Amino acid sequence: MTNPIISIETQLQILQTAAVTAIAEAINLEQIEQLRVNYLGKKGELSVILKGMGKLSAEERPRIGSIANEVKELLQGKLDEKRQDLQQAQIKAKLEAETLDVTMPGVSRPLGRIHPLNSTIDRVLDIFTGLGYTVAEGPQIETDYYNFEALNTPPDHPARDMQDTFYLPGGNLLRTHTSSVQIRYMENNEPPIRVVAPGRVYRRDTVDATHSAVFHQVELLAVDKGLTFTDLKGTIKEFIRQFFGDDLPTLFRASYFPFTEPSAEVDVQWKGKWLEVMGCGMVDPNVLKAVGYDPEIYTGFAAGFGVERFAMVLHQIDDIRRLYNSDLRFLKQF
Ligand code: 2U9
Repeated sequence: MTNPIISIETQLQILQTAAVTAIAEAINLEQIEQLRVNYLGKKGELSVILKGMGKLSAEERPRIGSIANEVKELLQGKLDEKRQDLQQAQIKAKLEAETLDVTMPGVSRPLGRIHPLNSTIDRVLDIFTGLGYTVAEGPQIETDYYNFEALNTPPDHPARDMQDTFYLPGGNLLRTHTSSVQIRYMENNEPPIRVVAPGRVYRRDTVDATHSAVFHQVELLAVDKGLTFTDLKGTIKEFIRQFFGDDLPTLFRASYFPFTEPSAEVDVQWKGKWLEVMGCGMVDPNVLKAVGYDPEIYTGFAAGFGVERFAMVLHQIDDIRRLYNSDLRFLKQF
């Protein structure tokens, strides 16, 4: 560009033409910045040309100086304009890329639902909390003491048989009922007590349509001064009335459990058939003694039932295993 044969004026014109074309062709902001540095920067082409000004006559110098200024301003203006255009285009492209089509059909995600076992437990607990009971939970791995000994179940009782209970290495076991929860509760609370204990329990049963090695129980326990079998009957009948939504005929049949005396099994007439639905009884004085309650002052009643059985009756489910194999075609019905 510093060719001495070509006049400075011509050099300025050539520079302007080349720069205007280059600016017009620039496609991004980095190129614009590069062109600014190349043409108008301190060591840019314009500066290089203007170094030749020293050789000009005193008359020529102001004229060429003013042309140089015009070129500089023009190029500056073109650069600014192009920079703005590119910035606008960038914003426009970004907005277009982020555009949402609100008319597009949504992605439908299937809703989960409460498992019929849990909804049955919820229903049972709602009834008992309504009757003034507190919900208590406890460990599924238990000691022999909490699962059997404190519940007046002697070492030679068949329930302790290896055939019926899952024993763990080291002597602990998987609880066979939630009664251990109530023992722990009584150890930490004084009468009057109203407690309901839901939870998972384990038995070494052969699995079939009505038996599962893992199932769920709800047990209730009331301890107070002057509680009688009549209170027990009234509580269970009220529970059955609320659960089934009807005053179903009930039958209390004498039975035996190590932890209650007297004991009974409760049958309910449902859709014309008698169903055995739970066991119950007055808490054995030995159980009260084990937790430090004086059986001369306090009496208690208790009952226990399998949640699966209630869920199966309520929803006409024919096989307990359906509640455990997570088949969505089955579960979607609830
Ligand atoms: C304490 C004292 C006594 C809870 C009771 C039953 C009778 C009973 C079975 C029914 C079907 C368990 O799920 S099942 O196999 N339960 O028959 N349960 S009385 O008695 C208690 C509980 C806690 C401290």
